[in-house]
Amino acid sequence: MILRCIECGKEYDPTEVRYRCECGGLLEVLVDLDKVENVFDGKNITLWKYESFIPVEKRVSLNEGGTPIYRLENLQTELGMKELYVKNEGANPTGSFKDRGMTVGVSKALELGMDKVICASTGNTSASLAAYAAKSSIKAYVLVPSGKIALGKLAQAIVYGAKVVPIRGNFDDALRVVVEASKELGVYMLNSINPFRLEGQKTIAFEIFDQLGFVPDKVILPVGNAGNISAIWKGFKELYEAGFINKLPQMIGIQAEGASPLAKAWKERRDFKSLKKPETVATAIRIGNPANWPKAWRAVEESGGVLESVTDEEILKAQKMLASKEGIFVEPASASSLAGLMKLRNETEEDESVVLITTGHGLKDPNIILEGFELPEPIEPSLEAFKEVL
Ligand code: AN7
Repeated sequence: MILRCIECGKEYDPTEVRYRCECGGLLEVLVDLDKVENVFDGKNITLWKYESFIPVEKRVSLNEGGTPIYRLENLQTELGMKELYVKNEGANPTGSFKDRGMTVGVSKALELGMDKVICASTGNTSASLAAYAAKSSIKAYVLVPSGKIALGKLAQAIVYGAKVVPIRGNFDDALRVVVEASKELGVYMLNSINPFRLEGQKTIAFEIFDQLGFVPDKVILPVGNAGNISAIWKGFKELYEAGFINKLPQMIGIQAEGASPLAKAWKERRDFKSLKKPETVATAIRIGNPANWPKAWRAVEESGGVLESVTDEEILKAQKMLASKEGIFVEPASASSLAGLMKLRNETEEDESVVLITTGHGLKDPNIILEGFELPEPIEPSLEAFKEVL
């Protein structure tokens, strides 16, 4: 195993604490694919089933992964499709896919002998880091945009015992401070520019293949800091290079319109420019300067995919559809994958197989539902009164 810069190719020793190359490029972990095991038999699925692909020795686990994949029987008919699935990452221990990154990332922190960890977060990363730090008896610091983090996520970070620091600014501002703090204060940084995070998250690809028994034509997911789309693509490529699969899916990344610097650059075929004031109801992906954009861009390009954006209205509509037609309650950011599919429906063949990734649980952000719903006046506790309101 080695760390390598995706820009200049310079290699680094993975026992050194390092997040970027000297040239500024992002780093990736190269795992030895001669040593990986073909365990893809559809059985006993958990993240650590794929341990031969995961480059850490220590293991801090809350039993992450093994999330359900559902066939969307109702929605696929409604959308005129043959094979539509959701992989519901809200079923992870803290309710989001971030747990896959943190089981590996915090394990790496312990291997490096670090006793303090830090992240900037729109919410889910902070909840997850706080839980894995608690399990490891180490200190977690989380910086979050003041007033712009969903209630459930804030409650999680607090109860798991992290030091929660709200900042006047957005996620991008918080990440800047965290990068500086990790250098100056010797605290291990676990945002997704840390390549070990992505080594955990790539297991979403392994599970999709393991659960379905085939590689879908398209994988659609929300994009914020652009780590997850990069990670999942890396997972599929490793399966391919190991000779376990013989096709690759198209990777389709969806951003919220008010926070869509990548989708804009993609559509206009121009260079990526960061956005100063991102805004969207999907607070998880309210990010204007996706730090992993070079990896994500390559994932989409290499896979023949696309980056698209959807409006807040489309996101909330999709959230409601998933819940009311399929019984799957996801947070707004996660619903952008279904919103994106509906927007791109004309570019999808009827017989294509599509997997939507829903990244976080709906209960993390109950306010967004209740704000749009007026509870009726209470009735008298009698059958007559009940019959009147039916
Ligand atoms: C539910 O928690 O960035 O493109 O700080 O919580 O890998 O960043 C959250 C991101 C999608 C985007 N869906 O993933 C954070 C944070 C949900 C999320 C994303 C996030 P990336």
